[in-house]
Amino acid sequence: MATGQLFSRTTQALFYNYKQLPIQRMLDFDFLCGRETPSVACIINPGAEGFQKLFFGQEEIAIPVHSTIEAACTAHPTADVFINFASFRSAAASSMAALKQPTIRVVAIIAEGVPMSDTKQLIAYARSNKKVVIGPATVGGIQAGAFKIGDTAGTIDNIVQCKLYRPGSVGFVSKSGGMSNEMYNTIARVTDGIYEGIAIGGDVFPGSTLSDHILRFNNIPQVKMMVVLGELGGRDEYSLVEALKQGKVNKPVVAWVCGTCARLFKSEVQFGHAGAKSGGEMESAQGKNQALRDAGAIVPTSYEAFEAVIKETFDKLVEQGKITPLKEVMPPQIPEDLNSAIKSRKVRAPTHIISTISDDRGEEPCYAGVPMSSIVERGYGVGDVISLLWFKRSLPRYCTHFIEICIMLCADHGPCVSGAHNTIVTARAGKDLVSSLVSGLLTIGPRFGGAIDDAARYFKDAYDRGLTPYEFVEGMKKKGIRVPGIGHRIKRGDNRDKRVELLQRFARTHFPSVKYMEYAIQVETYTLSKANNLVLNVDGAIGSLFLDLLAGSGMFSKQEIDEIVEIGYLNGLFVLARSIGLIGHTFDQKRLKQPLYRHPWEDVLYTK
Ligand code: Q5B
Repeated sequence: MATGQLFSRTTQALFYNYKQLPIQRMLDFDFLCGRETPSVACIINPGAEGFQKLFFGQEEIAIPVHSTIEAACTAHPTADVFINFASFRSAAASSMAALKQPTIRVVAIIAEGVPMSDTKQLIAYARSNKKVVIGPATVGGIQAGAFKIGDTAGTIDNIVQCKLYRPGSVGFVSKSGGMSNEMYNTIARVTDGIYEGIAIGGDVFPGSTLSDHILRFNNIPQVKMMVVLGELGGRDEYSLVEALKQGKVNKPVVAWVCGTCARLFKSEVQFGHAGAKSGGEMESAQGKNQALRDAGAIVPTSYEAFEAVIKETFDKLVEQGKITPLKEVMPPQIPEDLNSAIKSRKVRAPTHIISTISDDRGEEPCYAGVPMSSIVERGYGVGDVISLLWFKRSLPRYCTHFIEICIMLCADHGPCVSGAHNTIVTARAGKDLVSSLVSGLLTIGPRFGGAIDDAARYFKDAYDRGLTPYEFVEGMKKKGIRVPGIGHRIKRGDNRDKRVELLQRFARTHFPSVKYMEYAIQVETYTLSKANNLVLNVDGAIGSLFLDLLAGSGMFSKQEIDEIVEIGYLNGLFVLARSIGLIGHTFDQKRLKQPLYRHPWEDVLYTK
């Protein structure tokens, strides 16, 4: 790299603290300039490791993420710029750690409010180790067509408008980052554009000064003229005055110090930057402008005249043959991000998921349009939540109460049923809660707990077609299908299932009609006449009663009832309910510290 050059088209940076937007803007700038390698070598995100996906043009690339500065420097020894997006609290410590790395040459500190004593230490260390600090309180800097720090120069549209995708002949340095954006525009209008632009930051003690950069630009052959934008407060501009007086700068310097309006105020005024406060005459904008003028800088009479003197200076250099006007090139188009294109209504994109039951985008989540706060305020229970999320409507209280009773009655049926057994064996094998739970849930099916939907389907079909219980049961037998909802391993005609009785009693009291339930009871009377174990079981009771709920509540159309029965909502009640018990069995086994289960040999019939 030539003397004075801070950056080149191959410069790579370590980016401290993950900030998606400025990193993406750097990569977009790279693509615009036709760089072959991304200017961000890696991201340092304390405590995190891995990769972060970002765009390089149209392609997605994976940028490595390191958890420490040391690890990042070891992994990327040629990346010599450290862009520090840490907060003002940690910026100084991380910047010092970066400066101490032998591979790091330039540190840019974005944070505002870094304590002055810390900055002074950074400056002293950097100077004695021949390193460069840009900032604190800066947007950074840019070498046109080569390398850009973070958010410098703003959006891609602005960068294109300011022709920063290719080098010009002007070296620019300012205190203010915001004003540097303005000046990139001005300079692009009246010259062939920026070669390099640096915002040193508005602190009282900047890491590098206006004159540091002007002296650097003076050594860069491609820079033919310099533009300086200072501001009132501090004495930084006087080091430039000194350099000019000592003849250290032999290229034209056009300068303006902002803040001449401060004199219009009766008392001292603090402008936006920490250092932008005029103490005495020397620190006033007028005083500094005069000193720069006296030292040989080209200083206009007002900010409004700044553009004209920059143009005049540039035109003179062209006339003298010191600048050959560039042949303009068209930068490539950066593909627009889908999100921003959608936001600005330029494109429409198909969604990948459709959802109608809940929405978490607003101030509070909603279940079927009902906000959480209403659910709580109205004293809703689990039955109401199931109504909203499964049936997409608020059902009458007797319906939601019925749902809750189903859940309570089916929550558990002892350790010996298929589901609980599997859960217990799994928990005893040392597996976690979710594994133990799902191993139990996986037993739910046509024989165990999962006969509710089929019971509803077959009872509905038989009742709606006007089949007698005899015709229905014998018809099923002919087809070789067991009647779902009928039969139990331990319940008998003389030892009925209490749960069935409780559900039926509730329905008789609260449901407007129990025609399907009555039909199921008639079926049971017939099956019991065949065998004592063929009772109406809990699945059959819920299946038939839910048909009554759907038909009698007046909340569902005939078509909706058919769809609910066809899709099969009702096994969900058993799955949900039994999860409560299975979770309980898992905790029970863990609490009891039960060892690995092994089935006893004696309980197996070994045969050939
Ligand atoms: N037979 C439940 O059978 C069981 C018949 C039938 C016509 C029938 C059986 C069945 C339909 C599915 C169903 C839900 C497998 C049950 C539940 C939750 C639980 C569980 C818990 C809890 C029981 C003996 C004779 C044979 C069969 C005939 C049996 N069922 N005929 N329709 N439905 N039901 N499941 O006792 O002539 O001798 O060959 O599949 O509704 O899961 O507590 O345990 O809360 O956890 O093993 O309550 O009924 O009877 O198979 O020895 O059959 O009866 O054809 O006749 P079993 P099997 P045959 S509630």
